[in-house]
Amino acid sequence: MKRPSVATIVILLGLLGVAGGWRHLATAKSPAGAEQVIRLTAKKFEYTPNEITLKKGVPVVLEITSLDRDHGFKVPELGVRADVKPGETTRVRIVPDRTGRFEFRCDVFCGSGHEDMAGEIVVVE
Ligand SMILES: [Cu+2]
Repeated sequence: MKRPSVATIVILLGLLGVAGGWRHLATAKSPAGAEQVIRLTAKKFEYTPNEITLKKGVPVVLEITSLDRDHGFKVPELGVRADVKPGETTRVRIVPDRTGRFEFRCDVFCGSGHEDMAGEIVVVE
């Protein structure tokens, strides 16, 4: 097999860097590959915790699991949407690009309290 040229490798690394937000990683306190993980649980009709504070530009991975039935996790303003199922861990990577308060909510109908199943991501400088 032909060996990839140095130029190809540099271009590939560049693309990966853009896609993976390495620039953000470089400014974060934690070393590369050690992104902060925040665990969340979902159940009728609440998330625990229901408020998460993040730092602008610092990537985090949310690990969400359900304690009872299928739920959803949607943060419209951050472009995030995922299914949350019992017995599975849903991983959602977020690199908040601006400060503010962003509501997350369940978007899989789960019963009479579904409309109130929500929380907030607070992004600070
Ligand atoms: Cu629901």
